[in-house]
Amino acid sequence: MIGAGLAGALMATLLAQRGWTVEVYESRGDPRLHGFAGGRSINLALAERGLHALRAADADRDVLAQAVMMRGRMVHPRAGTPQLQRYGRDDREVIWSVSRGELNVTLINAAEAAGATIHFDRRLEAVDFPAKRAFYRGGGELHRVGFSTLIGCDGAGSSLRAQMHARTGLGERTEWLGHGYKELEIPPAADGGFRIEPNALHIWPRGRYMCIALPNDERTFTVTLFMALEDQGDGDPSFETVPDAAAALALFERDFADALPLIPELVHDFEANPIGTLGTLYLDRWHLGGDAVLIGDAAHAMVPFHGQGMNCAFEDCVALAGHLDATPDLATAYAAFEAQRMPDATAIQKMALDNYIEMRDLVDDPGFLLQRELELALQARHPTRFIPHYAMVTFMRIPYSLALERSEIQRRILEDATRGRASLAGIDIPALDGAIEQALAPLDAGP
Ligand code: FAD
Ligand code: 8RB
Repeated sequence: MIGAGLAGALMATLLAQRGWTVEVYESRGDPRLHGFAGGRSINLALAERGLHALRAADADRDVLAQAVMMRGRMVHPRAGTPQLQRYGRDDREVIWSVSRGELNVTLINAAEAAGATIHFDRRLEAVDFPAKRAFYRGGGELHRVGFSTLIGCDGAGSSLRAQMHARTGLGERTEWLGHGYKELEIPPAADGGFRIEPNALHIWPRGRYMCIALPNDERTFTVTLFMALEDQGDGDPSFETVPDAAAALALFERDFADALPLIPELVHDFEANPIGTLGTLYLDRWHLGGDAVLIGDAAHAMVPFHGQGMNCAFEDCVALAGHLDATPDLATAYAAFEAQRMPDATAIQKMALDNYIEMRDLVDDPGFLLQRELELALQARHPTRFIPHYAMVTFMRIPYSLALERSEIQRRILEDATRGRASLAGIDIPALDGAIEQALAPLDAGP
């Protein structure tokens, strides 16, 4: 296996548990010895799909012990008080903020406990597929190691993908979003507690740009500013028009006034942290016969706005393990994995792009809020048929492609029923029964 990041460490655990001989090559050092790369505390939102995969590796308890519950989105308007919009019906329908570094260490420990061997400081450089030999750089040397098959978990910039591509084209295509991001930090309050509501994912929606903040268990928040990379000529800020800390301070004074006093090191953070770029990676093929297969970001990197990149990568691990259980022939297993998961990856990639619009622009829009209200009323009336879009993606494990298909039908029903209305009061809800029963077959509602 190439990469002991999130998918690599989980995949290694699942395969070692099944009795495979697993050797993992990771370009970075052992995070248990050196601390996490970069040193910054980066957190991720863990949802049901990822949690279910962690259960399969028996790692869920350790991970949740260090997680912070997020009940909903806390929307910060330009003026006025922030409002919490719950993600689910109650505290069983929540997401969890987890530290990437801690999560990775937990999974590396699980992989080793299951019998996998992880070789740190070993970067894949080249693969000789006909001879089944891989070359890893580390400790100033090039190491040549034979393999029976390679599983690529080496992230969005995958070296294995490049090696596979050189052998047979994979049909690789990246669509850049044109927006980038910058990470900032809210430290703990003077008394050591959280400075703002801990059990929420905070959003400052501003139309075509936004900030978000996720809680860390050490009582800080990681804030991410998302905006266009280049000036669009529309008067909105961009990383081109906000090139330095002084401009960032002015932007926060104008647009994120309630966040500014929470980020005392804004000048330092803005100058020290790089601008990240965002894009969606599409491939026509994920495997090379039985010689190599790609999973996670290496196969289908996506924009972050649904918080599903890791969740999807973890779901890949369980799916691939299942296909390897079903047949001893690797080429057959890899082909079945690709056939199952590619439509789902494409679906969540699309939904992630759509959720940027929702987060940055719609969460404080009255028409959108009315649709959310109607969604909940219809869920109460048709609990197995009408399940809100966010719930299908986040709290269920139905295929992403099915969630997308049903969301599109539901969105049409919601738009038609709320058009020209200001409240639920005038909407004839029973009149929607026929359309719902006809277009949406019952689903098993439990996660
Ligand atoms: P990675 O976790 O990136 O792991 C790749 C590993 O391969 C790394 O350890 C790397 O060092 C190693 N590697 C790379 N090249 C080589 C090589 N040549 N040889 C050997 N090893 C190599 N997803 C969510 O679901 N929810 C979130 O809230 C969320 N938040 C995110 C926040 C940030 C700031 C970022 C950047 C991403 C976020 N994601 C989130 C996405 C998530 O991090 C990824 O989808 C997920 O990590 C993919 O796992 P992976 O194992 O495929 O790749
Ligand atoms: N990658 C998230 C959501 C959906 C929230 C909602 C959104 C930061 C980089 Cl932007 C984002 C979500 O609809 O109310 N759940 O989880 C995580 C998100 O961003 C993460 C922290 C992120 N991912 C490069 C930066």
